[in-house]
Amino acid sequence: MSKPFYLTTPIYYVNDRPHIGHTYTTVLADVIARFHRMLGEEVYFLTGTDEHGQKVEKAAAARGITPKALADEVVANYTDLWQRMGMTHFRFIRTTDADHVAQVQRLFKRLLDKGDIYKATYKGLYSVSDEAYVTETQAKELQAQGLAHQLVELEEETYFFKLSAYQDRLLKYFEEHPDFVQPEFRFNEVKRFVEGGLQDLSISRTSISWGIPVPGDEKHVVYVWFDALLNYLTGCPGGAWPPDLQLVGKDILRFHAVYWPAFLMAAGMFQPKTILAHGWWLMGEDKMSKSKGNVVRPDTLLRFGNDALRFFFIRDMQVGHDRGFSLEGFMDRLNADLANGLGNLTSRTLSMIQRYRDGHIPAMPAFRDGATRAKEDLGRAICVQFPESARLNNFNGALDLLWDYLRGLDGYIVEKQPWNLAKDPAKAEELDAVLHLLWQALRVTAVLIAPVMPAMAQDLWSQVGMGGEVSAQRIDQVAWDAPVPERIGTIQPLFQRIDKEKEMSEIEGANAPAADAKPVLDVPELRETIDYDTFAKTDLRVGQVLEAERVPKSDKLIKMRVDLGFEQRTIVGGIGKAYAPEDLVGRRVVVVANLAPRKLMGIESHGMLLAASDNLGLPYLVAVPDDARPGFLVK
Ligand code: ME8
Repeated sequence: MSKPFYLTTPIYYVNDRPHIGHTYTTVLADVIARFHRMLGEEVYFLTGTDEHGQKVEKAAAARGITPKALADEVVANYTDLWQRMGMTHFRFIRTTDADHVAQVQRLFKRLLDKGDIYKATYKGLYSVSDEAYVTETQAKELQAQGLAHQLVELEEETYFFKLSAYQDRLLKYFEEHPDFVQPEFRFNEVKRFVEGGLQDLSISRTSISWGIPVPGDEKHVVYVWFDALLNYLTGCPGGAWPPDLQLVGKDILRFHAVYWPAFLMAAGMFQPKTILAHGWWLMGEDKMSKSKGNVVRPDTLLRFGNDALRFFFIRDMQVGHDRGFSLEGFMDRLNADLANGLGNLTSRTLSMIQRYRDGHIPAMPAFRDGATRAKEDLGRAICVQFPESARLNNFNGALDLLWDYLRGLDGYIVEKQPWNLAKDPAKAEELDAVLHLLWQALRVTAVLIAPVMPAMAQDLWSQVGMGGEVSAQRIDQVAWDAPVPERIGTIQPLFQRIDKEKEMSEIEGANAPAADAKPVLDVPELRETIDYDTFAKTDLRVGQVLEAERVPKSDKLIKMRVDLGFEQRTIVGGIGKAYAPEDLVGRRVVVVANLAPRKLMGIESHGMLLAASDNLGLPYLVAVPDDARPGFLVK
């Protein structure tokens, strides 16, 4: 027997509830899983949650609960959503599961014994928000973005994984396995990254306690990514290794295409066959994320039905590319393709069979005209091309083909005018041909769309009069000329047209601020205590912004001319995502006035504005009353 098809999604962090980005990845995986089941394969589809690390530890502390309690709370949001959406994963893995903890410790120990993991001292910069060591080049990039405040100097003992030793082997592996990463342009990015040189990877922390303890050296916990990636091993049932397909967002491709295969090489294990990196759902130009406050939750869209959401995701996103999301576009797509397109074609076809043939499906007469034959040939071709595209994970292309065909059938109906054929008894055979063709097209469509819209496909399957489960059909063997059952089933609308304006106003009403807000404070730990003299060295002044403009090529930096009473200064601030230049002019601000000047994107900035923020949100400028004059000392 052939190996089961083993498919994974990333495991999601438990510092947020699921949004449509997470939902998209999981839907895509579920569509692929259902497709492979319809190819007659046994499928294991794994998803779950990534629960350790500093972010969770801090978010839990802010709420006054244990990290595990926080994780349990968030996990319930995921498991409940996946259940409501009918996801067909065989296991929901949590990195706090006992078998996973044991797996991570076992592999850590094995690689330590083998010499692939060693202990040493790290000295350098660390980014708290990324939970990662930062190289000098990366530090410069952060500085240029005005984000240097997130960096701390660190000197700590840590365990390193000998990633550098795997550079050549990885490149050779990439060379020999052109399908290892898809799409190809992303694979090229990965190759360039590895060619640029790999440094050993720190895989333990002493500054965090919420994690899996390093076996035999328990003041260290295992770094979240070493822990998280191994979930795919823990969750793999016997006989299913290696993964056939691993879905990831493009943001985490490097971890999956470089670190993960290196860990597996060290462990002497087979590599996943393909890692497929999909793009992002964007809001405007930005990635959807909690910190930007532009998150769309799946429940907002699920009011239109689970299948409708699945269809939209798969139809609208070309795997690998980014795609802008809008609620309007979402509704337009469903109205055009499901209410008007497939829905309309179904009700037209079935009601004609009902009216003209009393619900009996006519057989195809021996004679048919050229137009009908052309549509038959095209239908037969789609039965082959659809599964071929889907095998390459190009479901968007497959649906494109099918919907083009369905649209063509609308034109065919207009051309054949069955309502006129029905009036003329001499044209009975011609009408049979039209009705039979349309019926076959609907039957085939039910099978082909079943992985994407399981419930709607079953509904269509029953409406056309077929018995049993549509998902039990072999999707790669949908014969066009299958035998015809006697009668059609009960006709009912497949998809209700959406009243866009009504829905928009209801959704906007329900989404009024606060509805989505369950603020989690994400702030750095309190810094060390200082005495008054140390504080007094900082010269804080009231300033007033005279001019402000964006720094070209940066969405964060704003260059300002600031009046400090005794002099005017140029100050560059990383507040461009929170403030527009025109809102700044005239505003009173607090300036760190005795900070040594430094260059940001080539502009010398002399001073810094005080702003309040946590690690997630946008900064708020610290305000002083209007009667505090430029030059006043803040103390
Ligand atoms: O990265 N568009 O978890 P995470 C499309 N725990 N997909 C999106 C998206 C968007 N706007 N935003 C998120 C982690 N995603 C780690 C993974 S794996 C061993 C550890 C999807 O909760 C996308 O698949 O941040 C991305 O890879 C994943 O959510 C990140 O989820």
